[in-house]
Parts: sequence; C-alpha cells; structure tokens
Amino acid sequence: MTALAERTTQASSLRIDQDGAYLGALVSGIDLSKPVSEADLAAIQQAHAEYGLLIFHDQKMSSDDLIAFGKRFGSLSVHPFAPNSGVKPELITFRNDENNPPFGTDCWHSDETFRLAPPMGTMLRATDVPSYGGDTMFASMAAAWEGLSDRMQHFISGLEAWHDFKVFKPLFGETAEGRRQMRDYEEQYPPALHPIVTKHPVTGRHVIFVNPQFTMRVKGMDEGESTALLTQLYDLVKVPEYQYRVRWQNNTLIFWDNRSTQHYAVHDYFPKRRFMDRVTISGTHPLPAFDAAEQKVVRNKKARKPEKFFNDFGGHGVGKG
Ligand SMILES: O=C(O)CCC(=O)C(=O)O
Ligand SMILES: [Fe+2]
Repeated sequence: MTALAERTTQASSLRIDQDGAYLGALVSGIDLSKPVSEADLAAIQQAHAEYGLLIFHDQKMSSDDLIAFGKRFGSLSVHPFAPNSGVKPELITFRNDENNPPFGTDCWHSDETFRLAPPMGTMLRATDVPSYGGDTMFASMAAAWEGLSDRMQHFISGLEAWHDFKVFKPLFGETAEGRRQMRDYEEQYPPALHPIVTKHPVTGRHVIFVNPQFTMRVKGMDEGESTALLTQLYDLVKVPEYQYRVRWQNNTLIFWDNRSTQHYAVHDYFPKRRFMDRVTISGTHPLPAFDAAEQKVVRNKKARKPEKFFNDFGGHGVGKG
C-alpha cells in the first residue's frame, strides 16, 4: 500500500498504486457509486496532483454518481462546444459510432485552455467501448519540463502564449448565421494569454503549458520564431518516457490533472461504437513559474529597423499611394 493510501482512515480499503514512471496510478478498493469519505477524498485529491492521472476500473455507477463525484472536487463547468445530454449540461456525452465519427480529440491537448481559467481536471468514464482500440494517450508536461536542458528552460522562462478555440471554429459553418454565432463566441471567449511555463498549484512543479489544439502564438515573437518554438514544445508529448496509455474497459473511470498533462484520444476504432461520459472540474488561472519576460527581451532584433520605419510602416502606411 502506498503512503498516500496509508493516510486514509483505518476503515478505508483505498489503494493507490503508481503505474507509470512519470504519470498514472491505479486506484482500487473504492466504490464510486457510494459516498466517498473525506479521508479517501483527500487521498485521491493528493494522488491526482502527484500522479497526474488516476485510473479506477470496474466502477458501475450512474451519470448522476459521476456528476456527484466530480462535484466533490469543485464546481463543474459546461463545455461551450462539446455534445451534452441537454438535461444535464455539465455532463458531456460522447456517443461515437458509424453514424457519428469522433471529432477534434485526436490531437494532443489539455482541455479548454482557451479559457482564462482552464479546468483543473477532467473525469471520463467508459460506458460502452470496443474490445480493442480507442485508447487514450497521456503525457506528463512536468516530466517534459524537467527533461529540457538548462539552456532551453532558461530560454522559455517568462514567455507567454495566446490560446483560443481555433479547433472548434469549423463547427460554425460558412454561413452568415454561422459567422455571426462564431463572433458571439469570440466575444465570450477572447484569446487567453497563459504562461508557457506554469507552476502547479499543489505540487509546485513546473509544467510546460502549451498544446497544439489551442495555442496560437508566443507573445512577443514573430510568426516564424513562434512556430519553431511551439513545434519543438508540442513535440515533447511524443517522448515515450513521458507517456501513459489508458486501455479502456466498460466502467473504467479516469481522472486527469488538466494542469500538468496533455492527452490524445486514439481514433483507430471507427466505425465501432465508443460511448463515454465526462464531467469537467473548473480551475483557476494558471500560475506563472517565472515573472513574465519584458517585451524588450523578446523583441525581434533580426534587422534593426530605423525608427522611421515604425512611423510609416516601411511605405505601407494607410493612405499612401
Ligand atoms: O475520448 C477520449 O478518450 C478523450 C476525449 C477528450 O479529449 C476529452 O474528453 O477531453
Ligand atoms: Fe480532451
């Protein structure tokens, strides 16, 4: 039994066993359809931050039980673009089969980083999954930070990047009404500026907080620099040592720490059926691990332009013939 589980009450049969080198732990000895004790809850909360991903197998429970368990960790948020059950908007219902191929999740990401305060964690439970295929991959972005050279760590310290909901924009369609709706969402969810290196609020570990699904651009860099740097940081999820792969069974529930991990839903099962329920726990603004770099530190210096350039835009000024 791990030290974490020992911290729970004598009566508890909770077990938490680390299952991956840098993230992932199996949680057993608990029935999530029943109320969870405060002591077990505290142990789960700590393990969630420490291992980044918790896997609970054989959890026969209703969607109301899932909602109730999620609410023990904070308020549940409603996803503006994911399918929900209507009656319970905080419950996302993925119902993928031959008539409804999955959309937008076969891309590495942390959930909803287009929000100023992205979720602290997400719970996903399999209700009907294929006997093989449809795994979910995870990567520890704390391990990714720790694996960088001192030089690279130094280079990205204090940088910030813009995130937005770009991946969902095709959902609006190329009609006047679609464009109008998209503008409404753009008002509601303006681009969010997050530190590239965050500090985990529980563990204090540093985390690389950019992802290809939502991150747009590094603040203060030109497009070429930004793309090169982001591509390099995105590629860190591909390092096998930082990964963990969830193999689903019906009634498996997982709970990931959205502040320190990225995930990717492997789309190799279509046209088979894969049904999942999800709840998302609200989070807070990501904490910077370092003070934001001053703009002049990251200013483009590849060719010093004469001061005049900044006034007349190199001949491209408005109203010039
Ligand atoms: O379907 C999955 O395995 C994960 C989907 C996903 O990205 C999510 O629920 O946040
Ligand atoms: Fe996701």
